[in-house]
Amino acid sequence: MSKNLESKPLEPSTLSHSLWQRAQKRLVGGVNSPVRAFRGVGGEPFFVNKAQGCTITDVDGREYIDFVGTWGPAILGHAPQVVIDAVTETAKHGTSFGIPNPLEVEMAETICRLVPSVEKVRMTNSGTEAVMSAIRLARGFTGRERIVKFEGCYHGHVDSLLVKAGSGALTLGQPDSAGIPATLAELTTTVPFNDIESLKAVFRDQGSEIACVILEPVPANAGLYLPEPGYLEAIRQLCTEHGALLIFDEVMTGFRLARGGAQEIFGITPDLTTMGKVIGGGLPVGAFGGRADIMDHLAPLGPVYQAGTLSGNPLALAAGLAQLKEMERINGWARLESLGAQMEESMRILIKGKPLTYQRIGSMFCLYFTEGPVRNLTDAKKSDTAAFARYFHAALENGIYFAPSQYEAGFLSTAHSREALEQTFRIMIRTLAKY
Ligand code: HOZ
Repeated sequence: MSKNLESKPLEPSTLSHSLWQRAQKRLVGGVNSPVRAFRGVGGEPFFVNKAQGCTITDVDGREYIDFVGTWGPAILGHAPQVVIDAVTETAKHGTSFGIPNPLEVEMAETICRLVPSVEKVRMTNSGTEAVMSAIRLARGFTGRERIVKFEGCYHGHVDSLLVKAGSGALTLGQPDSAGIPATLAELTTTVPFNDIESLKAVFRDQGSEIACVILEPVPANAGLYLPEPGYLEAIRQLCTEHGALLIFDEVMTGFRLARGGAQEIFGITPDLTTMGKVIGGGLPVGAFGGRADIMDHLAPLGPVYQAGTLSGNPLALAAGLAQLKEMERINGWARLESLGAQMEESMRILIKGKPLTYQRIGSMFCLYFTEGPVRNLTDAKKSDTAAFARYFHAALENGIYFAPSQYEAGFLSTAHSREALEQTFRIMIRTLAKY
């Protein structure tokens, strides 16, 4: 934790506080994923055992309006009835078979229908696994070893990609993780986002070695910033010219920004796409897919090995399919855009004349404590993270839960009511008054 962050221990009498004491003895850092430890904002995390719609309830009975949505999957809000019913019904017939099951076929067909660049799919258990496998496939397919990533983009805790990485790694000031062999890290080239000249220079020097370029088309692990007009097109063109595969990491943006993810919005066709979060309906899931001629290099058809005992798990796929069907039935993406626009309109009024920057696309958003523009990691790091921590805690004390790090995006769900957003806005007026 940085020195200038206030330490705010929970009331010693709370259940959350006593769970936190126990957790720190037996879970590393008290958590199973580092950002949750509140190191980016100071103080102690609370424990949650109930969530419904846009609300989470901690073990002491306090309610919060939630803008994290379990880091993206909860696009219909928490515990939507359709998902609960699908999981309950499916579980009655078995929780895992390790044998092909019909839901895998339905999910693969659904993904290919919603994301036209994807002709074939392989399911995994997390976004990290999906990315790890996609990178191996890109290397196996092209016979090349080098990969290119973007500063501040995060693609899960994949060895080759924990280089200048965003998300928790950035929050903790460890963007280059220990434990990654130098020989492997050397094969990863990083470039700043929204700077096509840097990428051109890399292709000039290393073009024939590059297996793939991987990016979050809308980087959302160093806050949230957008690709400038023409940028993604230029990346696509460079990859095509040099025979490198273009991988869109849509674990966060897929099935969220639009039916077909960011690639639908920006009109770009990647060679491979990695997916997760929304397609698992809150259960552990990941997937990658793309051109059939590339995907057919995977075992059992091809020489690139990839496998998983729980891959294609019926519970996860039942949950994900139920969630996707409901999103299509209610046209959830239109509702998310409308809610996002409402929140943005309020925030723009609120931050006018202040050294704050609000960025949004669809149902994803970020408030930076710096004057804009924020268009890459260097800009994002100008944000006053101590000010963010104060804002985070002030919001939390008033029943609003944002991600406990400046470098994570906020998420809306279709369950966020206009009233919940108005309530949030009223609290924001007070919280941001001093900035
Ligand atoms: N790195 C994840 C979000 N970008 C956080 C995952 C978690 O803590 O659950």
